[in-house]
Amino acid sequence: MSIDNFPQIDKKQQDRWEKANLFASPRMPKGKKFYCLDMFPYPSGAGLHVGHPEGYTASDILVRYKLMNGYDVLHPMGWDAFGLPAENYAIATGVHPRITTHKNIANFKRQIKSIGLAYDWSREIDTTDPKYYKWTQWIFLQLFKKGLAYESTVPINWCPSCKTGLANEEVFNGKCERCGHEIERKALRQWILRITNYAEKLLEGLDKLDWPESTLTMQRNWIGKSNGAEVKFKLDGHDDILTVFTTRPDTLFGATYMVVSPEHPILKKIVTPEQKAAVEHYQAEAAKKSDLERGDLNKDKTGVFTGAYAINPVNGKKIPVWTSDYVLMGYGTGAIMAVPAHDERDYAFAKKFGLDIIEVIKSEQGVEKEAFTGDGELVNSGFLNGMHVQESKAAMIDWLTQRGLGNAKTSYKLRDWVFARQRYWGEPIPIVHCPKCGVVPLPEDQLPLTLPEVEKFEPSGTGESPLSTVESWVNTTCPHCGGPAKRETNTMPQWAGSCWYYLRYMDPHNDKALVDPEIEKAYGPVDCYIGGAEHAVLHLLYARFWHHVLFDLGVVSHPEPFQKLRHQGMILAFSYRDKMGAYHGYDEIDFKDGKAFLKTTGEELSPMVEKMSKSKKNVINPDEILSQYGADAFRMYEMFMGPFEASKPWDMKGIEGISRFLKRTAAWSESVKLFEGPDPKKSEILKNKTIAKVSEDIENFRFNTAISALMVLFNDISKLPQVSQDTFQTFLKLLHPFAPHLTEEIWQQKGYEGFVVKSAWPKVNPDLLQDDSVEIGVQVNGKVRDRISVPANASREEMEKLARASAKVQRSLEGLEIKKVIVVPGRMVSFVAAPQK
Ligand code: ANZ
Ligand code: ZN
Ligand code: ZN
Repeated sequence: MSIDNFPQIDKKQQDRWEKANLFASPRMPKGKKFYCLDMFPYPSGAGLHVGHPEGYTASDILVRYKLMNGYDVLHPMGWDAFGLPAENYAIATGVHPRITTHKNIANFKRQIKSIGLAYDWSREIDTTDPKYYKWTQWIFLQLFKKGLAYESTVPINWCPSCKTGLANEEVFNGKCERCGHEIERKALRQWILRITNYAEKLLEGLDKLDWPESTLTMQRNWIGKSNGAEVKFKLDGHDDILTVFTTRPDTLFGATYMVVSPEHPILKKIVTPEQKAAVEHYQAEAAKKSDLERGDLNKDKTGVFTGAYAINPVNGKKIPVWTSDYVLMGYGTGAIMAVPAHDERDYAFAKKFGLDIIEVIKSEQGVEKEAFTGDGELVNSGFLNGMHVQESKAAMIDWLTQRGLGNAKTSYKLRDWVFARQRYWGEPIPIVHCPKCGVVPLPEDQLPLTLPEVEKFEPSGTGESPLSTVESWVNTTCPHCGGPAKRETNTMPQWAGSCWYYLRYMDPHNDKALVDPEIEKAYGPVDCYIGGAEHAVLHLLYARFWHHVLFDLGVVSHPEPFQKLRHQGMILAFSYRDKMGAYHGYDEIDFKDGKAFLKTTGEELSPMVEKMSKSKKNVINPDEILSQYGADAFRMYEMFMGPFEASKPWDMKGIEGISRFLKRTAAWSESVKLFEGPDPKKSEILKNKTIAKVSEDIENFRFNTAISALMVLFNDISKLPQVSQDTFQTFLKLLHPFAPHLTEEIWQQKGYEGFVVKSAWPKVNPDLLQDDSVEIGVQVNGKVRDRISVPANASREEMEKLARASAKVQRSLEGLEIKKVIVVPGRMVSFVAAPQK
């Protein structure tokens, strides 16, 4: 059979792999293990996006490379299948989310399989399968028993469009992460996870991880650790104490007023009758704003005087207490001491409302025009005068501590995780509310608590989940006293299922435990995790939190879940617009000389690189690419587009180029004359260099340069009149992780044994890594006069001697006297010469 029908070869080889069950991982790894994990997809109705296979192909390359290097590999795939789209579709059409989800999973699976990825499909998981979410619920019960899940009625982020509460991590710029709607604050009874108990562990754990620096930084900032102090202020004429958190106790002498958050409970006690109306009005206005808007440095400052005064403990001065929304209730104590001379927000506020500004850190610029936030000598500060910031912080904390006026304090920005959703399509929370016993966890032997069938999927909008309408399900008996009780009707957020799925893959059919401890010990942790950077503080923080809890419970034996993490860049695409700004799809366009013309009118269209979207008519459909070019061209092009982490546009010319390379490879493999070798030294050296380069590039996610190196090798060996068996097989092996179908096909057609992926990765022969001679240029007065061959390790003297020996060089030096010789080892010799006197 001649090799030209790539889609047909894909199918044939995929069937062969499946029959041979090539990618099933052993129950227990025996030797070296490699656990390679892809972020599992949400099976959306739109099908696979070309961005999905980018990460999947990278992991597949790694996995095939590791298999060929003798590792026991775990490489699973599954479905993160709870979530709003299926539920919203159900609301609109009445089709049960389970049905939509199963349909979408089938389509995703077909598409992913058609790319030929080396997954162990016997380990497939689906977060909406009761056999799976039984263990999600089990983990919730452990969190509850450890006091890490609690109920509270708190103002939370509420999306009026999605009709559900959201976690802080799901709110961007005050808008809903899913639908873009403005977030409101709404007080709702909630299940909340005490992730803040793990703030320090989650922070410290980051130091040991091989993760992108930007993602580590995002997690560190999100956890937001600040070292500082709490300071207690007496309120003039009240018994109450107002405690503030400050990172700058050194500036206490410069505190000229105080600010409490509009939500601070002390407000209603201290506000004077004259100020009451103004303060209440201000509170109502602040309730409408998101934390992010309120914290914005550049925002015009607003605020109201409460009428009350506090006493600065360090100098007994009476200072006014204000309320302003730039102080957030959720951080520190919800109250601050304001030091306008040295804090930008306090400065803007003081200027606006004419409050005192007292300089306490000396600086050249002074504080006439703006706050000074740098280091300097303390002034106007009693016993601190003459010290510098660091030293005076410690001195002030000592002074306060000795007098019971304050103490050292560490604060974290991290907030507890609002874990309840008022929706249908999620894991039911395994809790019963009993009028006598209160909140009662479901006994573990009653898990899974399955989702009941409902008639309507519509959330009530009052903050109650659709589950609350299913009376037969809601009404139950209390597991504790046996009396009538009601089930919790909130469900878990979509993040729950993805918090621990990587553990389930290790032991997916275990019905006694979420994972067998021995297996977990052997397969864990994930050696390489690949997925999008958009999960930096959501999934990647939540999963670490659950993992740390499971570690403390002894369920897992490794402290961190994901040792190495890499993010793929976004795949963009060219979009084309006409003069009127309307988008046109590729099928409406003629491409000529690198330009785009509208078929109907001939108008030239202007290209732009944008995110793929239906509205821009620039969505690339993987199915079409696969049926036209085959899986290998698709995979290889995605890896060749540019650096793995970079955003880059899909370009049809690019895939054409890769496709041509694969066709040339196929044709050459049919005509090549093989012999027992060896090949010419030059080719042997190139082969060895390529083995080293491709291996190193794969390990370091430089797939694009690995492919270039393979092309260079191909160009060399495909020109030889005959090629050694070893070089031929080596080339197939090196190419295999990138183009598994074609390489297996050629392997089979040549009658080689078994599969490429079961063969051993080629070894570098270190004696054949160095070219023994290199070509160098010889210049005379800046002009290249000859190119000569010198030993690769030639000394400067040797190079100069050989250069002088060149006949061409001697001719150009006739009548000249050499004034200077410049030798660049391995590259060139340059003579500077002047006429002889
Ligand atoms: C006095 C002071 C003087 C401050 C100075 C800063 C500079 P980070 O680093 O983010 O932890 N702060 C404390 N609680 C706050 C709240 N709930 N809402 C808004 N601001 C709050 O910032 C800590 C600083 O932010 C604290 O130190 C406090 O202002 C303010 F020259 O206290 B500082
Ligand atoms: Zn929304
Ligand atoms: Zn009870």
